[in-house]
Amino acid sequence: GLCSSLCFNVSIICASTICIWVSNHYHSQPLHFQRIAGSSVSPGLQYFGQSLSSSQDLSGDSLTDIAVGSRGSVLLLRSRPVLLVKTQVTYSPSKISTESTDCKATKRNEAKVCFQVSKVTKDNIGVLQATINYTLTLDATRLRYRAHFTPNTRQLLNTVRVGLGLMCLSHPFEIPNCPEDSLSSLSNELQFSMTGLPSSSADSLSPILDPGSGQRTFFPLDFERQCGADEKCVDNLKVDFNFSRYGQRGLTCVCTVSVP
Ligand SMILES: [Ca+2]
Repeated sequence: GLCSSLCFNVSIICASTICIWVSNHYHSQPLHFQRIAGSSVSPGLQYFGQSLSSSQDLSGDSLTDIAVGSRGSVLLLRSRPVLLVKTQVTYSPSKISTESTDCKATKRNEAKVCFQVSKVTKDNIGVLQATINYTLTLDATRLRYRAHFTPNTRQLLNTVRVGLGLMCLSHPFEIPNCPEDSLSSLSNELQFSMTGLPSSSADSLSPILDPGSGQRTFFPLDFERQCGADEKCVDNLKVDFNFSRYGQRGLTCVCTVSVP
């Protein structure tokens, strides 16, 4: 039905399927649309959706539930709590030193990967937990990468269990000296997915990830630049050419250029 801010609607679209959508107004385009088939809830259900009761919390967790009637039974479909996950990767040291000239050596750095988990829904569930699978890829935009976790490995896969709040993990890696490019930063990429764990305080209801969580983010790591005491780099590049000889041999032009 109509409501002041967001509308939460349920309807029967065809036999044994219900549709749920959220919109700003009853007649506007849905912001979210979900179709639930009776067969996906429980196999063998007949006349799933023959009656509906919505916009109420029946389980006592402050999240709206829908009671759906079918032949011989009533099912309670519960809304799940939603978690927003924000990621951050910081480095120690924060920049790659360009001082060393030993091209056979490597520099050590450490990536601190952080997940800030917060609750979007206004439920009263005490403990919410989830598993996060993540992949950290060093210098992800390049074919020939300039950093690695172990020789020939620039990708790290890990799993962590999170609750509400901040969770950080550190991963050391190596940067070989004398890279082919020490001007453009390393674009390190963090990708993750989240699986909610059943909550014992909410009758095994599990949280889901807010689609607004950035599941793929780049966190650049810059090279240090030696720009003097004021740390301001000013371009001052001059090149002199001297064309000492010019001639033609057959169809080919030959010239001698010296750069002093
Ligand atoms: Ca509920």
